[in-house]
Amino acid sequence: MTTVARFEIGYTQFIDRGGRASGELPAFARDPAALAPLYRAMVLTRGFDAKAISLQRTGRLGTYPSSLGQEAVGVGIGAAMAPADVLLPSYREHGAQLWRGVTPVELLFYWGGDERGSAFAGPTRDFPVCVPVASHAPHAVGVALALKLRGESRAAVCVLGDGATSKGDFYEALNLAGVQRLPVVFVVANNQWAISVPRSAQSAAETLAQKAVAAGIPGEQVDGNDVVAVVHVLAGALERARTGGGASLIEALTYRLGDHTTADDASRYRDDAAVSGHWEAEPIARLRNHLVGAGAWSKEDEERLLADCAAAIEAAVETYLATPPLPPTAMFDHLFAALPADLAGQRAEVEEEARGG
Ligand SMILES: Cc1ncc(C[n+]2csc(CCOP(=O)(O)OP(=O)(O)O)c2C)c(N)n1
Ligand SMILES: [Mg+2]
Repeated sequence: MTTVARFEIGYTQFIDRGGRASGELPAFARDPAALAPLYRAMVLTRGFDAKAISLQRTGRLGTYPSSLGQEAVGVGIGAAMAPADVLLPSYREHGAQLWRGVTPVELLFYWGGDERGSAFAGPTRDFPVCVPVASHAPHAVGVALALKLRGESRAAVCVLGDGATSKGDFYEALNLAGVQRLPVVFVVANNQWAISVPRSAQSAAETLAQKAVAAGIPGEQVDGNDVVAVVHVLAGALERARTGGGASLIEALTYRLGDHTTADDASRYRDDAAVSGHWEAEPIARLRNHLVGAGAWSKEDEERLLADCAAAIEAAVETYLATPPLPPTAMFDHLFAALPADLAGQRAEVEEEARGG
């Protein structure tokens, strides 16, 4: 037998878990002051998550998926994308959405069950949150095909979880993106868990990045808790996509420090002790240590940032809570141009019930 093909999967990290540069930093990261916006965005995301959970716990928000521990993936994606690119998030990319101009109020509307949460005033071409696992992967391919047919220098970014990579729609999307050389980047936020299913029980593949190989596209791993690495690797893949180089797959290695959602209790299936080790690698303290070590971040900077974030989040919560809800019929009003007959019947029933009929 002769070998007819050989593959390698690379891994990129620039800042180690202690906050030290583990090699030469990419150009954009050499001035530590330039990293402060990434730090601010991650802190805002974490603060938003904490507030959303407390709103849910007090009955003022629906089920909510925190991105605790994964902030560098979301923020890194947001920072690497150009405004004209198109984001197709799953449900844990609040950091990317906030960076791209989705407002905290819109996020609260969405997770509070209000349709206005998907009508972004900012990035109007971005897709709404996708709760069905991997169903947005074929949509991303459709977006990328449209961008290619129009000859536009833009790319789509589809974010999925490790669990999503086991689904058929993920493989189908990857395959078509590969053979048609489409401008799309798939980012797998590998947080090691799909609710209670650990990565070890998810796939026998050594890496999830290598799933790219069968689709004929580049696949690589990045330290998903190192925001500098996420921005750098994603920026490269996006540039390739926008200039005709086709699709790619990036596996961002991170860890879900919180419950799957507010409907979950992770202590029922994983050891708290195992989780605590992962706190040492989390992205926010890592970048703070890096900035402090470079003399680019002070205690006063930190205090001001925390106060600013708390004020922004509080203002959003006030607006959200003060906004009267839409009538229950709103849930029928944004899916179809013309409502199919069976749903029209249901809508009429809901309308009658709301009138007290
Ligand atoms: C098609 C589909 N099947 C099942 C579910 C229920 N579900 C919600 S999240 C989830 C696990 C997803 O894990 P992963 O892709 O790793 O993403 P993570 O939640 O870890 O970010 C499942 C099975 C769903 N939302 N959609
Ligand atoms: Mg997961």
